[in-house]
Amino acid sequence: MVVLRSLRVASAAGMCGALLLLASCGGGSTSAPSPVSSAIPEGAALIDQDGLAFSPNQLTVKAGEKVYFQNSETSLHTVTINGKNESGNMKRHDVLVRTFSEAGAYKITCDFHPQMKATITVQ
Ligand SMILES: [Cu+2]
Repeated sequence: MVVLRSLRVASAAGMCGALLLLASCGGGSTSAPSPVSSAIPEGAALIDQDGLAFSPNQLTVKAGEKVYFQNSETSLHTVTINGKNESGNMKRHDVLVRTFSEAGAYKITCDFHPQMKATITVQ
């Protein structure tokens, strides 16, 4: 009995190790669009939600470019694009990634804070 139990613990730990390994080597090839992700590449187009404002509140990107939105404070925010809430409630450190494939001007607002406004221009 005792031996069996310790074996089970050992194999559970082994599974955890394998999962960790998988998670850490997972970068790169698969890029299924996930609405909330925490990895923001260096130099990426980023709009920060902080101080009850979008920062910057004007951003120009090329069509097809990814834009990251990050909530950096404890207030809940949304990323509402042209009137449609695309993010749900974003907590601190939540990140939304959106790819803007069509040229145009996009109005970014927050459902909770009417004063939060930004414009993304896609060229
Ligand atoms: Cu807000």
